Amino acid sequence: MPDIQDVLWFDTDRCLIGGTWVEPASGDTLPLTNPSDGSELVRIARGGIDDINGAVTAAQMALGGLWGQRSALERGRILTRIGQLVLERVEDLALLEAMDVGKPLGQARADAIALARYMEFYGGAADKVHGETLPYLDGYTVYTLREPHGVTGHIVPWNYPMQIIGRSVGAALAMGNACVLKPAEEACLTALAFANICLEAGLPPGALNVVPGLGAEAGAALSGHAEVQHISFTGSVRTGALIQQAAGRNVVPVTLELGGKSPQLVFDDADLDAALPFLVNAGIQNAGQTCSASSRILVQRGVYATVRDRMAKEYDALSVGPALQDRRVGPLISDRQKHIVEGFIARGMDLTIVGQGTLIDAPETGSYVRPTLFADVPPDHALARDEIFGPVQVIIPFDTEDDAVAIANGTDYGLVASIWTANGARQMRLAKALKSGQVFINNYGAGGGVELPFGGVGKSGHGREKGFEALYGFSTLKTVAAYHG
Ligand code: TXE
Repeated sequence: MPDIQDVLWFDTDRCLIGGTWVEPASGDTLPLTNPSDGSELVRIARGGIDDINGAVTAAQMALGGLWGQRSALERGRILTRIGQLVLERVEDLALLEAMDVGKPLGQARADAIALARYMEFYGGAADKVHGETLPYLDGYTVYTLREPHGVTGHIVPWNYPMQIIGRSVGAALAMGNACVLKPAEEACLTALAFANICLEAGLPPGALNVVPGLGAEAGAALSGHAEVQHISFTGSVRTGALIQQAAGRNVVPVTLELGGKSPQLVFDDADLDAALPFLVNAGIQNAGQTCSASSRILVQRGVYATVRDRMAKEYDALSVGPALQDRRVGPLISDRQKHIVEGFIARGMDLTIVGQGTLIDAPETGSYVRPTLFADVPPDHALARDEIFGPVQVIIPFDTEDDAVAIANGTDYGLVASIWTANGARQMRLAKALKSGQVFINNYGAGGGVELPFGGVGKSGHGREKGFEALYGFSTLKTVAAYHG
């Protein structure tokens, strides 16, 4: 097994401010824990308000200097180069993510490849976003300009650091913003690695600044900073609300991506062989710590017993172990998260458990939870309503299409929903009826393509990341009306 020191090619206890890696003003560091065995991996900087202030100033200088002078084409070329360097480092990035997040190596590798793909996509898109000319009164020429917000803040969680940095920092840089990135205190190695790669690729100093640290310190300082013009946040509803409040005091727009309780609806006429792998995988990928995890499986009575039994069999075959052993499921991010998830499983003790995975070579000091499948769960039970953020799924029976829609729409969230049915008219009806930012028909997630806009409704948040839509979110529209008689 590789040691973290064999993989690291940079210092981990620094902040990147204005192109230079510096110690945090406090001089303090925080431990990063390996969730697979509970050991301390390395120490990271405990950035705070002074470091955030320095990072915002550096970003402003970049906008007034080298970065601000880059054309859209030049920005795109730099992003493309970053993507190429990420691809060259896929294995190192995957190892860092696996050790830091506890994510099975194969899943971490897919995230590193996705990061490269985001850079490639936004590199190519940078010079393809433009304004319009508008027909107006005689004597006027009216047109719109797409301009960067200025300094953008990016507060990132620990579950998919590379993908979330790719989609938000990539889109923000493409539009010419200068970024201040606050990675999660639980997992920030790939954020630091990515920033190193950006410098190597020729990103001008200050265009991307990174301040690791605690949410209540560095995160709060960033979201409340008066000179930040846009905040992008992925994380919990509670923290999202705090960030929106803090940004609101400065009238700063926010994009919030806050997780969900995403259902899959399986009808009697569904192709079960096609559906089965998605039903389970969407619940246990990254140990269920996925904003778009499908934690509710709604099944029509005619196929209920079959789906339940087949899912249960898959659960019983799930292996759980250290990230570098690349089993189906790894540990959770932390003991704290493990206790939250175990608390939910305990609340389901009045319910029926029909399948559970098995721990293999899983050290007692790691943050492991056995994937657990509950059946016959009432739609108003806490396990069917609350985001669990662990490898736990509930199966809920339904009779009619209307019942299915009512149950699916019966939570505060609305991120992803999927429909498994051969009936084309029903597919179209439900695509409209479901309260969700994304609806998938006879698939789940559509392979996660970077081209597809992504975001939620209700408590799942607002604003859209990914695809071209993100480029509109990371820019502002100026209307120019010239009177020339
Ligand atoms: O999230 P937080 P946590 C959900 C999931 C999980 C729960 C708690 O249900 O069980 O949230 O996880 C920064 N001002 N999701 O506590 O607090 C923090 O440092 C500014 C869903 O880890 O939202 C980190 O960088 N920033 C999810 C980031 O916010 C603050 C992903 C996320 O942390 C802050 C993760 C503050 N006051 C958790 N407090 C998803 N949607 O994918 C914290 N932060």
